[in-house]
Amino acid sequence: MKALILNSGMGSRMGVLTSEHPKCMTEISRSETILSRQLRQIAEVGITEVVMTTGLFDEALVNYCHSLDLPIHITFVKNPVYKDTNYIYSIYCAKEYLDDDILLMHGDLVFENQVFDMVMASDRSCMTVSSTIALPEKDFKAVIKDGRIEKVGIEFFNDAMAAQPLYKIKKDDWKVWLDKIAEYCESDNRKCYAENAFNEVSDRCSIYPLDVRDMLCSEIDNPEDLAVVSDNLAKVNSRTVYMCFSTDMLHSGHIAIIKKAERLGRLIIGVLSDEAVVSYKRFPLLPYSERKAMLENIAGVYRVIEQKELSYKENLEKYKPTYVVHGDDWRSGIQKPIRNEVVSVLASYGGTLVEFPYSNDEKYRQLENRARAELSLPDMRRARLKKTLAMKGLATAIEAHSGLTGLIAENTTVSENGENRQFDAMWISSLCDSTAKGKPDIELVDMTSRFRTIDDIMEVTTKPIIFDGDTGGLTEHFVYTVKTLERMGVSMVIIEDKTGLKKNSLFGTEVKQTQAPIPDFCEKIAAGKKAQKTKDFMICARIESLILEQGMEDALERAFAFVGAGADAIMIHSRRKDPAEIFEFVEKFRDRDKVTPIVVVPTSFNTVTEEEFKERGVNIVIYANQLTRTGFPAMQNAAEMILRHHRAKECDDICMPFKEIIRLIPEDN
Ligand code: SPV
Ligand code: MG
Repeated sequence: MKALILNSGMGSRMGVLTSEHPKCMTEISRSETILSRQLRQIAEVGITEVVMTTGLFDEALVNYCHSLDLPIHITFVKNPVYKDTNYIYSIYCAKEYLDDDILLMHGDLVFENQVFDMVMASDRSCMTVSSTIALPEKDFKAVIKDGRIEKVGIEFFNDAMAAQPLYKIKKDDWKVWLDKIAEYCESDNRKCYAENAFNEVSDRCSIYPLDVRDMLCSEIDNPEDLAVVSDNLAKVNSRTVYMCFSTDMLHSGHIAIIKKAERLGRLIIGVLSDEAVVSYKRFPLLPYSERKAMLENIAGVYRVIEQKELSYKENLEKYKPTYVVHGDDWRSGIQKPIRNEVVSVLASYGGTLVEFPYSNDEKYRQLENRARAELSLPDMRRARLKKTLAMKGLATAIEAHSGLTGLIAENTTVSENGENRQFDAMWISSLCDSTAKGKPDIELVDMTSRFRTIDDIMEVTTKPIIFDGDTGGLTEHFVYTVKTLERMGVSMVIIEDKTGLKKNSLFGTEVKQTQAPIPDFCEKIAAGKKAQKTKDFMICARIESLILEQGMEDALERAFAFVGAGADAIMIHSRRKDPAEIFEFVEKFRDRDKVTPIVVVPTSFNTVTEEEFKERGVNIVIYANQLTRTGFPAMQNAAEMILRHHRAKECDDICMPFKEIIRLIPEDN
């Protein structure tokens, strides 16, 4: 496609403004002339060939164009008789260069990017018209018939719309029009408009009206026009556009939508906080500050700000952008409520939502898979529990004891107000790991087997792992356990302050269990801390005083001693339904220690919500056995049904369909 800009006119109605240069060199803002703006817009859409007709001051015009240093090649064609002819003859003079689709514009036309984008996007020949502005007395009007332009001229008032001389003409249509222009000029008909020639061939040269309504698209004929257009242009230039990004991997799709958005105005990008990203998709590979810097360094981005929540409300109300730009994918699915809110906030102050078609890029899917793979690597995974705590204050973990339960912990999400709720971490419970193997929870399943469980889970997941280390065993053994867990990428080991034959805490005092003396347990913690290599791995001391009815004072004394020995977190356990003793412990511990994370396992005191725990100062909530406790009865029930009915049919209703089970694990997960 070639652009054809008509600049042979004298611009005499501009008065002194055109006494030294052609009209197109008139300034319309502090930094632009009509021409520099047109050429920049042409270059921005990727057109590289321009044909420009010239007349008076042609030398000044040529020099000026070169001084703009734009990536376009301009062929200048001087109309030697510019004083005595109209631009129909200028086009005729340039005709040998016009053998392509043509973007035709008068050199005194100022239009906003959106108008230009609409013209460029049209797949048929078109001319810009406006259905909202009144028919001008002296300027062009287009007569529309059967959806096409039948005539263009200043004299038509019936079935007409105001029209501006900005056209995109397909090569075949252009040939018809240009042949007629040649016929006119060769028979000395050179003082009329080029459109007079078009009007004779409009049945063979199909030009469609492109309604730009009240968008800026105006010619400048005199100083009054200049004042109005400059004013409107200033308004266009002060428009702002808002987009929100959560991505930590920029790809061509992002750049493409940023480029589209910044054509609408000054582009403000909201970068989602880390916490909001986690609540929406996965843990970000790059923290907020780095994602912000990445976007700040993209040409055309005016400003980057934080968007603290998934909701756009706060930023929209603060910055009142003219436009919000988004892919159209959010019209359905989890983001729909967010979109609805954006629509209503925009409506409250007259903003506009612009949605571009969402491209489901295969490349992006691959990048996303790579990101997930990265998140599963030991260093990335291990560090994420601490990061989650720093980010969210409270992390949740659910028990996993196999690859399959790991996938449930990894992938289960529930949408709530545009947010994707999911578990932050996984708990490898000694009870469930033992139960899955049909063994009692008495440290009988050895560490090699427990590591095997971790490995199975790690192979198919990315979330951080909290490992139930039972008593930690002998101190001399514990240091090796720490090293192995850390190397594997486990984030935290929890060891309980018991000694001898350990039994599950929920037996309480029904079975004989012995608490370790404080100094012995402190020594174990300190040895473990000394053995670890990274700063990310955490050792959590679990206090069994309430389980074994040793009282609150004992629990607190131990907690402070264990923190003193280097414990990175404290787990307080209880088997009462009433959460009172847990709350009392948390309150008293927090009186003296505001920072050490507190872990709870609310199997018995299960009425307390995560929100309440967080408010009281708890940092990790572990759902320690629910997958095992729901899976087991379901399986037992199925087995009984088959026995009872001597066949499997009756049990089908409670079974997952066979088709689903064979597809449950994708080949490349
Ligand atoms: C486990 O899940 O193995 C635990 C928590 O240690 S509890 O069963 O409540 O003791
Ligand atoms: Mg346990």
